[in-house]
Amino acid sequence: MLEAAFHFPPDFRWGVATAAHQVEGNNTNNQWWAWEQNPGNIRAGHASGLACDWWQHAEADFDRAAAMGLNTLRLSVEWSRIEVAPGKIDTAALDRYREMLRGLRERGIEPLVTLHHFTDPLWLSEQGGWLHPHITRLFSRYVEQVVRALGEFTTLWCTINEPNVYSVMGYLRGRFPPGEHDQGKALRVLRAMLKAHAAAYRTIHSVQPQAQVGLAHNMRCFDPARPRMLDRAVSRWQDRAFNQTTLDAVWRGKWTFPLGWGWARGLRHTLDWIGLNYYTRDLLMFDRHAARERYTRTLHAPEAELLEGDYGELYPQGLYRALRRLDRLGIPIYVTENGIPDADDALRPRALILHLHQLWRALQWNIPVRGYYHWTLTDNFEWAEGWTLRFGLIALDEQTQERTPRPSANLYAAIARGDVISPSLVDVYAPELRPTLYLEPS
Ligand code: IFM
Repeated sequence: MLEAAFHFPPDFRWGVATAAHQVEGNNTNNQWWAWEQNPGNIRAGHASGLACDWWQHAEADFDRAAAMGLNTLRLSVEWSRIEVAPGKIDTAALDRYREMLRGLRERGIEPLVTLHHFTDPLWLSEQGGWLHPHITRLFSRYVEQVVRALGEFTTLWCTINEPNVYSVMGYLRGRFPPGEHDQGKALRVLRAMLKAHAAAYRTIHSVQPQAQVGLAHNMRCFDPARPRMLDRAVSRWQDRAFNQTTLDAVWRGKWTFPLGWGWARGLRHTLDWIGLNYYTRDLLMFDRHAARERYTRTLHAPEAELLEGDYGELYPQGLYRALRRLDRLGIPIYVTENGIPDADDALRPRALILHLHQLWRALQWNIPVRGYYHWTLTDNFEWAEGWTLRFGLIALDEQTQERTPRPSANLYAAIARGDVISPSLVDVYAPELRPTLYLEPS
């Protein structure tokens, strides 16, 4: 029988991605903790609580990542722990992060450090958060402290995670704090985050000239539900607003619709690499009755496999499409997040193989994808969805902190160790994919 295998480059970075508030536990000094105190804000009245207890015991999960053969791990540092009041730095918190990064290095794992992942110190959100008139300066001041303290252990920095999601969910959809429904504010917040990203880019390079600085951008596929002009128009609008305008600002140095018009001074080429967070796609339909939803209705393809908790379609081709699009930037790309919610691990092994196969396709076109960070290592606090969505390769009982690896953990470990998706792995973990992935010529 013919045997083919999908190989990845030997220096490919295999990792998992996490974020401080979702894993550390007891992050009581940020706006999310305050938001969680109102049970109506989070599904099932959940709260982050002890999360995965990383503030005390991250190293036990680092051991698990190392045992899986991973060579990189994306984590974020928590602004509210580090700068406990305006200008007041908690050096003990920075020491704990130093200890964590040293721990990763000792295990042969390169840290990718995100400086902002959805959470703001309470003192900042009480002063308007990202609408604060001096937010760029405040963010850079904090970033400088972090890079000075942690630069010994990494050169790989992500300034801000998903500015588009932060602004849409917090200021347009009202699902994240501060729970607003104001398009004007959402656009102002996004602009502020992109400006702050550019300033942080410069700050990091001034402290650490050899730094590699990027931004994690959430890209979603938006396709017209029907081949009709108005469905195409709403899909294009959504794509522009959610996917493109961020890239135009931080790469082309232009504010484009709906963020504004004209030069984005100082934002051009403020990326050494771009991070792609990819999860799913939407089919969009024009609906003249849906004025509040910008005349758009979201559907799923009738044949699509749907993810748990209404998270969207399983649509691995979207990863390839997004990578092709990012290739135009001509800089290295990391897939900084990708995964699915799947408590029973019924779909994850197949989804993992299919997404990595799409990444492999991109590599065949010489698209410079340097690494892949699976979201995520252990189940963690999924923001407005609380603990109802389980993204972990490892299941977590958040009451007892007991961890149980899911089959996908072994699959991912085998792929990472061998830099290959082999037919035997497919046979074990997702035999139904054999005919589609390994079509034998007759
Ligand atoms: O858990 C989140 C993460 O914080 C940001 N990107 C999407 C993930 C899954 O929803």
